[in-house]
Amino acid sequence: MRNVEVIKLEEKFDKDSLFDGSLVSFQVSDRKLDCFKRIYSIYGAKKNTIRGNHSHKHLNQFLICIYGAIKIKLFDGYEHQEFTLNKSNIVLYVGPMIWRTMEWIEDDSVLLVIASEEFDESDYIRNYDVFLRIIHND
Ligand code: T46
Repeated sequence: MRNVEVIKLEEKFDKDSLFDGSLVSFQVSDRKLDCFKRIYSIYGAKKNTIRGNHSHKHLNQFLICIYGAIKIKLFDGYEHQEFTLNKSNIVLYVGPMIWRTMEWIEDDSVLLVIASEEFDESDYIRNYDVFLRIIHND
């Protein structure tokens, strides 16, 4: 699907370390992150919560579920795709003109988002019919 990509970050282990766990990093040089202007998180939502139901005209975003599990449903006007984010090393890139819906699979899952622009309500398309009309040039 256009404007959508799954990025798997390399997990860093230190086998000589006394600590358990993994570390992942997503660096500015990896994906032109230097043009990103905003980071936000969505937390405190219960299982079955649905959010999103909109598209953006120009915004580029990277989505990371840093706790729990969240299903992301995407539609580019032609094709549907679904991803379940449940690990901190998976980054989902979602570009402009993709209708997105997020469904909380587990209580209190946390979605971290890195966004290319500051918040701008006029960049949202919140009406599904308007989204379809723009995509199909009606
Ligand atoms: C997206 C998915 C993945 C702000 O004031 N500042 C902000 O930076 C954001 C993101 C939101 N808001 C306000 C706007 C709304 O009144 O917070 C309220 C909820 O925002 P929104 O409807 O965008 O929330 P979600 O969870 O439906 O969508 C969010 C992102 O905003 C959106 O861009 O793609 O997560």
